[in-house]
Amino acid sequence: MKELRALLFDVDGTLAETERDAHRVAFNATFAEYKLDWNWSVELYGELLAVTGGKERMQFYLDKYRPDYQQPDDLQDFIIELHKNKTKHYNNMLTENPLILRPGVRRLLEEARVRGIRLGIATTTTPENVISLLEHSLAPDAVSWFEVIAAGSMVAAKKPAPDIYNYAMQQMNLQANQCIAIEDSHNGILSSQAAGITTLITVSNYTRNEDFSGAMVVLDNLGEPNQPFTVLDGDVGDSTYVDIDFLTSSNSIG
Ligand code: XBP
Ligand code: MG
Repeated sequence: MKELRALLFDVDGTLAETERDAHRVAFNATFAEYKLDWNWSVELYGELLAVTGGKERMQFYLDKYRPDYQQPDDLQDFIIELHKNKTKHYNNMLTENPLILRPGVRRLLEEARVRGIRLGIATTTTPENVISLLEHSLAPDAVSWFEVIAAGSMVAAKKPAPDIYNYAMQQMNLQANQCIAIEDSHNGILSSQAAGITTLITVSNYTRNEDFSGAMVVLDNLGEPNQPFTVLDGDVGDSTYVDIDFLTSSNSIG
């Protein structure tokens, strides 16, 4: 077993519950602004999350649910324009009404910093979305807490492909067996595991029933000293919240 050197965090669903009440709402605001009769309900959005990446998700929606839509010749350009507008709405929302981080996230990040465990981000979302979330929900200087923010189109293939995790490790000069990934989704763990990284899952409101085969442990959240996690799968011994000792002692790194 190698020594734990770094934690690599997913963003959406892992740091905060961003999907249902932020990303989805931002997509719908864009559709309304462009007078499109597209409206993504909470339930439909859960199905659309099968595809990572906002542009890819819009294309998937048209392909699967809107064969009636008269596609413009320049559909790809139109999707790019819509997505830029959606990103603007999303960032405005996160600035005006910052989201609350999920239980244990701030505590674990702060402990990692104190103990010299390096931090990175590996996400499918757009880089500026990550920056807004970190600055407004974690700390004004929180971007500097992370050595790399590997995000969005920095790699050719989004999750479930391993590319974004491989990119983050390459930037940090780390091997997979020196890292633990924190994820919330099936596509996320497919990506981190394909990159060879031991993965801890905290399920989010859309992902509770997904397949997390091979996870180090599946929890409802990271827990706090006064707010224990619930174990959904795996062995946690006597622990009631995730801290660095928990991560290093659970003979998890391979
Ligand atoms: C989440 C995603 C993203 C967001 C929307 O990825 O799949 O597409 O839903 O963001 P992760 P964009 O959990 O890996 O962070 O519209 O910027 O793609
Ligand atoms: Mg996620």
